[in-house]
Amino acid sequence: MRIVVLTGGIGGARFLLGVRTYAREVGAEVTAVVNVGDDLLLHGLKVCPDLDSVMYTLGGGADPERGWGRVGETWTVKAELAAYGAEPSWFGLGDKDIATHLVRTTMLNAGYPLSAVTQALATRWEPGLTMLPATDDRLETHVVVSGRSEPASPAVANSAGAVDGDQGQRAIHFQEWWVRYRAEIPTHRFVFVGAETAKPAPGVLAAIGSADVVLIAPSNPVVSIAPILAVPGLREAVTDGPAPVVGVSPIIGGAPVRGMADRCLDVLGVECSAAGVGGLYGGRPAGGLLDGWLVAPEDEGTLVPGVTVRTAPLRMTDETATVAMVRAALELV
Ligand code: GDP
Ligand code: FO1
Ligand code: CA
Repeated sequence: MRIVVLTGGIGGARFLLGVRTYAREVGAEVTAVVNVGDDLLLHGLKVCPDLDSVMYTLGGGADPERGWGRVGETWTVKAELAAYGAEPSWFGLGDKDIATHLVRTTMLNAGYPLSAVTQALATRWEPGLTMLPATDDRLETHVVVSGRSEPASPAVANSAGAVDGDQGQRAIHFQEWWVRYRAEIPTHRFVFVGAETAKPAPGVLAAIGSADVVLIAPSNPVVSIAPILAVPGLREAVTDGPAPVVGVSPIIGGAPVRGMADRCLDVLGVECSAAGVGGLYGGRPAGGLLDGWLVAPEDEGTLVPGVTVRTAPLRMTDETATVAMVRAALELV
């Protein structure tokens, strides 16, 4: 049995712990197609937050509280950078984490594609499943906001056409929106820079095409799952593929379990609910993604046209709870 999981970072990684355990029990193979929209270059280093959250979490090296970066981390370099006034200071890189970015950046500069780099890093961490970036090409989530007149990032201005004529609309990198501003500034839309020309990473279409089931992790639907599906050909591979597709709601009782998916859904004008996200993904009969949608008992009665909806406890309090979620999702199809 082959399972493909579309996933972001922190929430998806915890879900993957359960998928991996389930797969070991039944002898299934797992491929995680991971979001790269969060990725950014800073201090000359390529940082891939979702790939690293998945790798560290499955490799046993993640800080369990933060969900990102390394457990037992130190911040000496971060302090030194701050002493130099080296910006951005709002995004902290831990000393151990920096080693990952140094190895990744060295390999990328030597011409290795991100998928090969990910595979190389994973030989150390042994995640116990195949990790594929959604694309090896540049695909970055930028956010068009109103506010102070810092220049729009040129990449977005070009790709999104002239950013709206309104005074003061500008594009910032997702991480600046998420970490520096905590999504608390007036926000107009998300732009997946590079999406028009990005190609699925090697192995992604083959994995989806030969999957027995595709799971959409309880990740942030707007800034973790959508950037994956924005890679040309990837959404179609899922909707037109042979495998049934089951999603797991990241929203319970009208609120995200953690993080700011509610702010993201607001930007899209989508209701922050299991029904809202299910409707955003859409039912396969209507050209959407889903055959099945797993929601929490609090959301009993959720209806998504054309989709089989089931309830199951959805809090990943520990791996056992998560394995039960995975089973419930797979029983849906
Ligand atoms: P990120 O890329 O680091 O933001 O992580 P993801 O996008 O993969 O996952 C973030 C989402 O995980 C958030 O929207 C949370 O609501 C969701 N999440 C976190 N913990 C749980 C949980 O225990 N159960 C469910 N159903 N969703 C969760
Ligand atoms: N999140 C923060 O809130 N503050 C940080 O300083 C920060 C640094 C950081 C460094 C490496 C990394 O892989 C992730 C990091 N994150 C930080 C989390 C990151 O913004 C999120 O994991 C995701 O990108 C959100 O989906
Ligand atoms: Ca993410």
